[in-house]
Amino acid sequence: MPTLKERLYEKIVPHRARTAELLKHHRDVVIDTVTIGQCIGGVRDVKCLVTDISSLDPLEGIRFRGMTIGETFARLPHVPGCEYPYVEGFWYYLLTGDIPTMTETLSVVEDFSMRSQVPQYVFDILRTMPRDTHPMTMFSTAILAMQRESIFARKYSEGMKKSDYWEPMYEDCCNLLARLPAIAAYIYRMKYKSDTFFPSGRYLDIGGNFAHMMGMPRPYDDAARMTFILHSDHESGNVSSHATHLVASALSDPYYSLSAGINGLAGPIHGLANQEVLRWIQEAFHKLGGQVPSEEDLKNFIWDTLNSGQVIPGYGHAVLRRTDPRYTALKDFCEKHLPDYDLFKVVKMIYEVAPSILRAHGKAKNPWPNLDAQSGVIHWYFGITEYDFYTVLFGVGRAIGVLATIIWDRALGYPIERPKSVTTDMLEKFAAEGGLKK
Ligand code: CMX
Repeated sequence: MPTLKERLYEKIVPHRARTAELLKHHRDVVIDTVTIGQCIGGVRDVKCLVTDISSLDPLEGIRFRGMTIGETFARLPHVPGCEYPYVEGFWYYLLTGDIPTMTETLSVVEDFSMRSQVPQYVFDILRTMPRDTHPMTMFSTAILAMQRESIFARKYSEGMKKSDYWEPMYEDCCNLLARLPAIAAYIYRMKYKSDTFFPSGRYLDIGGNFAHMMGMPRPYDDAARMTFILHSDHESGNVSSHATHLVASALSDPYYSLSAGINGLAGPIHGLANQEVLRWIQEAFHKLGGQVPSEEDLKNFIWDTLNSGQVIPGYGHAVLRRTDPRYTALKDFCEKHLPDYDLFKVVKMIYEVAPSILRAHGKAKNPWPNLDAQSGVIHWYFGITEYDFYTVLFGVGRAIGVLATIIWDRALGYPIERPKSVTTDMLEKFAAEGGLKK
């Protein structure tokens, strides 16, 4: 049986030929135009990134290498007795586009288990940080601290050929990914559980081991598998994916690149929105003296938030124009495992009232929820009420997609990213002259 790395290389060779053909014979084919609005407005809808790891349709939502969320959950090998697939099998699938057999999946489980030991100096560094440091700062610092171990950086300094870049990237990315769950669990237990730890369980898959290290009962292992897979990727234009890809394009190694992506994920209108949702709901509870808000209370609270110039966290999206299917997948988990839980009922009530209020407010192009509206309630239900930790969970998942992307970036020899900027004077001149004709 070929290893995952060998199977990946079999895919890389013909894919390189496709990319070379596009650049050689179709370089000047126009696929889009850029407007002044796009130039100032965050480059919305400009097609200038390539990834085969995932694609995002505004109405349908995410597909991972062509499969919907439902197909991904159904078709990848499952941990025996569990509802969700192995994260390791998902990694295999994202890298190759092939659905792995159980044997291939288990070979990745074993490989990751051998790579998963977090060096003690990482824990030592985390312990020197003030305990009120945000967990995302700790997570990013831990990733960056391991940069000294980068095989890519070492091989580059030894004079590696460009066509070989993908290989040490693969090694670094696997090492990094295998260690992230233990780092996340360590941060959680150090910061919030009085420095009590559960050592990594041998022979467990990522989801099972993460639940074990967090000290969470079943079915939190399945919640973890689902969470990591759902958060893995959302095509390449979102801040965390784009930042990771951008930094890696300078041939910075995966430690530098992922740390940058995690820093982007920590923004309150990107990944940090999952903690914001819980903070905001708790604020609503607090305002009502601890009572579960009624529909009328919620409507007033939403309007108060909007009228004070803040966003409704967990709602809206730069690309999506319907309810995020990741929200729906998380909701399905809640319907099955915590249907009568008060907080889940509140989240559902927000879904009933927020879209029409956002429409009446008239600003957000998409009044529907994204995954951040629904993810926190699951962790809260399992007792992880320290909501400033939630974005770390997003980060462990996001690493899967962005690390797969940067391995392929190097395999296909994508160059350093360098868009062109213009001055406001230039834009005003373009505007006065009616713009450039393409
Ligand atoms: N509540 C209130 N106003 C909102 C809004 C919301 N949920 N979503 C968008 N708007 C506002 C924007 O702030 C913007 O206002 P200004 O014109 O004053 O700047 C206006 O509506 C138009 O924005 P848009 O084109 O619809 O959305 P953007 O592409 O600019 O932003 C996003 C997308 C996600 C940043 C935005 O919808 C938002 O801030 N949502 C709340 C935070 C959130 O849930 N983020 C998580 C997204 C998923 C993720 O990345 O994890």
